[in-house]
Amino acid sequence: MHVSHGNRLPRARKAAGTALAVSALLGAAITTAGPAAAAPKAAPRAPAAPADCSAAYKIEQTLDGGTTWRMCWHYNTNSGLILDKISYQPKGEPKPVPVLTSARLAQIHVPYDDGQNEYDDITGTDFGMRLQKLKASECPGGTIKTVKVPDGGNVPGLCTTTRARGHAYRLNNDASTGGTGKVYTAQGKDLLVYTVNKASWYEYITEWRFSSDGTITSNVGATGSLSPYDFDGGDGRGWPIGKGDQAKAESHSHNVFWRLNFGLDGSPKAKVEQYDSQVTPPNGSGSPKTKTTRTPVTKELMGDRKDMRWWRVVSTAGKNKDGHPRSYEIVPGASQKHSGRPFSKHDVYFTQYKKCEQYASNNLGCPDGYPNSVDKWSNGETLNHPVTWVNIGFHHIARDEDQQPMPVHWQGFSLAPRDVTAMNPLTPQDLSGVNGVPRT
Ligand SMILES: [Cu+2]
Repeated sequence: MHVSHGNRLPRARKAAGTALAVSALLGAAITTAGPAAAAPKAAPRAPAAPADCSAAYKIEQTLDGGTTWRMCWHYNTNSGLILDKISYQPKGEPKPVPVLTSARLAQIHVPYDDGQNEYDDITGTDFGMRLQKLKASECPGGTIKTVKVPDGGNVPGLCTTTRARGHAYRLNNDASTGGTGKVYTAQGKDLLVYTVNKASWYEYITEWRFSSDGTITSNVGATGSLSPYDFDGGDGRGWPIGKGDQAKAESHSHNVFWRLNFGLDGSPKAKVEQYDSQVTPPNGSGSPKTKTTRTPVTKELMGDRKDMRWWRVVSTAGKNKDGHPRSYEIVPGASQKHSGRPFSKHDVYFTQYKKCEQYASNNLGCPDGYPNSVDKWSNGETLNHPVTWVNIGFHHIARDEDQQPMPVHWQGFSLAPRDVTAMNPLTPQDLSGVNGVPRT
């Protein structure tokens, strides 16, 4: 469906050509990941998590160091891929640690710089319906699962595989560290889960990575083609990408929103905290000092990034073996925030869970008259079951290289474990006693 802002209907977005190979995604071939693909029996239409998780909807992967990630997935005609019941079990944890109840895209807002077109690529195009069929070469070493797209047939479009991420750690335990001269080093691996959806001429790669060290990362990669109807950018609003000064591709933004419903230690109840550090210049010949303060976020919040500011979602139901409450820190990637709409003005939102609040703008599913964007839901209610919304923007000023196909541009964030385990979950046996003040 097409949804407009205000009275103006955006120009209808039309289908582009065939799927493009996403060769930029391909890394070195690595070991097989995930269970064998099986034809799913049915896919739920509703955004709610499926009650159960049969083999066809399960993703499980053990990585380096013995870390196992487990999750369920389902598919939604708006958001596309939705991951549910995500848990993390590093070596040494007796059972999986529940992390997220659900995680997914919540909008891709695309306003063009001249103010004539403004799209919501999740709820305003057929993004979910246009899941792309993946070629085997796009999922090296992995498994392509078949997705039953409601009203769209069976599409082999969900890749689960693993990918190397380089060093997990390195320590030369030499004399200076009181050690043996042994070098401890390990190469890390990620479980990678992704789909490609088409929204008009663009193709969006929705990628989730689950690392052996407990980090979760999601990125959206925009590729495909520039909109052929937006080559009329005026001065200061476009960039010539054909010969001479013709064909000024109009600049625009991609504001990508994610919705994260944490379920740390199996409980929807969680606390949110904001941290800010203040640097004081030196007095005379001294050195600068820095002081960090913690602000409990007890009411709904629209948060703005700032140097030395960060947020975490803290478990109320579980602690690690050091007695510290488990938490995940939100680590936004590079972002060019677009202040054009109240819902795009902030980098993170924490709202009290409401089932019908599913999309950051042009929300679907709430009763008539219910406010329809995340900024309106962040209105000061007490927060004890927080839903986290992350907004990462990219101002796309086209360049000659964008033809053709357009190189993938990534935008996203990470969730870093903070005190989920008492030590580095990948600590080698030799160093397992080094927790707290080291022996000297
Ligand atoms: Cu773009």
